Amino acid sequence: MHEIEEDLTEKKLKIVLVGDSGVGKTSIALKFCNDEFSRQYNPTSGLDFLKKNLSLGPYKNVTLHIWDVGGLALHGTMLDKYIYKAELIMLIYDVTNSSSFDVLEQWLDTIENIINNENYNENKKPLMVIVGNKCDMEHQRSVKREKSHRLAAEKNLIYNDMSARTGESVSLCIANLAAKVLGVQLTQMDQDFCKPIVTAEIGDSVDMMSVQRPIKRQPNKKTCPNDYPIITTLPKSSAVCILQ
Ligand SMILES: Nc1nc2c(ncn2[C@@H]2O[C@H](COP(=O)(O)OP(=O)(O)OP(=O)(O)O)[C@@H](O)[C@H]2O)c(=O)[nH]1
Ligand SMILES: [Mg+2]
Repeated sequence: MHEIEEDLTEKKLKIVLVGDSGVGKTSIALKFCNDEFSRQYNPTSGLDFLKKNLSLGPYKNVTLHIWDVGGLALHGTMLDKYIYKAELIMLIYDVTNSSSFDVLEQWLDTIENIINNENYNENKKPLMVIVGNKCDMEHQRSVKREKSHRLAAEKNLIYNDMSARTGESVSLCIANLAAKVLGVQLTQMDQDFCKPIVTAEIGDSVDMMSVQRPIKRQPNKKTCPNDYPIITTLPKSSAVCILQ
């Protein structure tokens, strides 16, 4: 295949998920990449990586590299490395937990400071979106829609609700955002492909007690994708996940 043709069909994007601990970043990533959901809460220590290939408009092979950042990274020293060269940053909160929404402004300020200090080229700045997760628990919503929409409007950011548990909006939202970054429109076929079969378990709810009691997870052995140089300079034996 000629280089130009290849360029038209193959792309890769770095998507970073940030937000308070327990808001569902890992759950969104796992739902999107593997179509799985667990009610068990295993806090992410440091960072996890997932990958998914999609067809988006003319780009038939887009690899989305998902960087799933642990909630504690806000107060760590690695956040600038994690968001380095991100094309899309999803700032996630839990619609049933107002403190996870309140802390979003801190995430935003910190990330904006990093981006501005790094002298990012204006047209290379990441697309930033606010995501309200756990919208399957509408009856327990504690952050009013107007409030979240107001913040998004004030900061000039896109806003989306989703549920990692049922899958509602997860794939379509991420695919739409990735398409926006690439400057393309999703075809009807792409959109149909992203529509989830929304699932709900009858008489079953997430064990919120487990959300309060983090279970310490061993750092995993996943390695950083080798095309993001800033992280690959770390010693091989120290997975990024333990660096917080
Ligand atoms: N009801 C409901 N529960 C969810 C949803 N998404 C995640 N959860 C639950 O919320 C808890 C925390 O989810 P995680 O995905 O581990 O949260 P996280 O943001 O990755 O947390 P850290 O890694 O600590 O930053 C788990 O018990 C999940 O099952 C959702 O959409 N709906
Ligand atoms: Mg996590």
